[in-house]
Amino acid sequence: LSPNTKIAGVFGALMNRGQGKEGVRDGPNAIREAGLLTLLKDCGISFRDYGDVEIQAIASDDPWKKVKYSRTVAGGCKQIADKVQTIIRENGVPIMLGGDHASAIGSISGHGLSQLEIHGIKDPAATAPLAVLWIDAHADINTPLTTATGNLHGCPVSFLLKEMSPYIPRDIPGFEWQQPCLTADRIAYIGLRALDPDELFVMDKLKIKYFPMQDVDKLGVQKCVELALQHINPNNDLPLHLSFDIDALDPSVAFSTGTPAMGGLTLREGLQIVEYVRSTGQLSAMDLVEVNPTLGNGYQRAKTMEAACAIIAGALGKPRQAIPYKLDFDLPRP
Ligand code: 6HN
Ligand code: MN
Ligand code: MN
Ligand code: MN
Repeated sequence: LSPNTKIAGVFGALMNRGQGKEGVRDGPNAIREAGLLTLLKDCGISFRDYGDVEIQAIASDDPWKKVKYSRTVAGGCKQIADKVQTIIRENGVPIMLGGDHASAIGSISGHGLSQLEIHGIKDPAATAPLAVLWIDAHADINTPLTTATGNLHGCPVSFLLKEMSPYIPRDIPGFEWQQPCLTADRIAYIGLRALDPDELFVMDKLKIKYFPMQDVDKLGVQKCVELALQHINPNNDLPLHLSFDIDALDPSVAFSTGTPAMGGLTLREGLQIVEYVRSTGQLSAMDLVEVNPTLGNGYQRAKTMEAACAIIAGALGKPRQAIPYKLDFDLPRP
């Protein structure tokens, strides 16, 4: 993100069929109501609000084996991918407000297709020049056959990785449009603490770089993010997709989310991650997902929204000490 030439393109992804708690579709508007756009404006961050991607509910969407709502989720992801491509064509940095994390199949596929377009690569099955940093309590790398819950928000990464494609059934309804765009060395995780056993197996087998919470404790978050980015983007020349699941943060700051997990990142650690990402100058798209304003009490909701706004603003250049002052600012004189 070079702040002089690009603007943040904020949009809501009203995706809620990747898991069972419907209220996550209200996340984007709750984040806006909490003052995200005013905050960006006060910080001098240029943005445009691209509105919401309404997910078209498919009337008969019976499970495919365990997997729930594959047609609705896949169709929604296609709409999201189109939106991301539109924003990037208009020289924007898409900022997707979620919505459940299944939406990242759409945002990252769209980002990948945009990169192919920018580089004039005609083969839609090519690996996109792109690196992904995934901040989450969970690894979201279940496959339609390993998922225990049948919830697609636990599966997006397996759809996105080339190496996982032999394990993704091609007849899962709705996903005909979708192709993996990443290799396993182009994704890294920070914040993990709630993986399913099959997920850990896959990650080790594919040698995916991940920094679970014990690494954050041992190394400090700054080292984790440096090592993660060094691995996925060694020359710092690839555009970066930051996929931030609010449940990476500890429930004491972000309770209003569908699958909270104890022992998470502090808000300060979350901010340190996004500020470092910002400092690389490579942030090219971001997701802030799994905010569910129908969960928790008023205080917990307010804190979660405040945390979501702070994480987004931090990734876009808001310094922590204050909103930036204008150069022509002068103190009022008596
Ligand atoms: N998220 N591993 C669990 C599942 O259902 O597959 C939890 C997934 C959570 C997904 O938070 O984005
Ligand atoms: Mn999660
Ligand atoms: Mn490597
Ligand atoms: Mn997630």
